[in-house]
Amino acid sequence: MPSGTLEVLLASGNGLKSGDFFSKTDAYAVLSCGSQSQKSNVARNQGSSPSWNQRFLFSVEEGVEELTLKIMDEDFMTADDELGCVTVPLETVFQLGKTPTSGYNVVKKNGKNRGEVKLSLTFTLKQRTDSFHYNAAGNSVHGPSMLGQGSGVQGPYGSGGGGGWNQGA
Ligand SMILES: [Ca+2]
Repeated sequence: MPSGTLEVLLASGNGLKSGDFFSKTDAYAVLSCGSQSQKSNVARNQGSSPSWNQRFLFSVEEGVEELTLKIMDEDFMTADDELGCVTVPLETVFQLGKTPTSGYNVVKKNGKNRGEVKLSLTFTLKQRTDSFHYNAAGNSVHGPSMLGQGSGVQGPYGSGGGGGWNQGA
């Protein structure tokens, strides 16, 4: 498996439903990739067809093969309900570099499908000299030239032999 940067554009959902009859569905997603998690905005009062249009960046480590989204309904008086889970295999985006916006099934805890979310993926392979990382702030989607100017973005191994441990002595 490659390592690099995965960009997720979470567009919208439809057909989502909570078991909650008395309040609107206020859906949000918790996206997880490897050891990283990020939370989307809450689509308050948007019911079963929320629209997020939000972008997330993950740095993909070796061995990561899928992105998962837990779709939640925010509730004020009680704990948030889980509407279901979405599993997105990353094999296609690793091969093609990008996938078009498509719908992925939301699977409830009882194993039944209940609605879908629409998202697209872009994957950028890590360059060998690349020592920066994107973080979750998401403002610098346009590449390394906007990052790290004058901030000494050097690899951890130093250059010119000055770095490293002093062994022996
Ligand atoms: Ca709610």
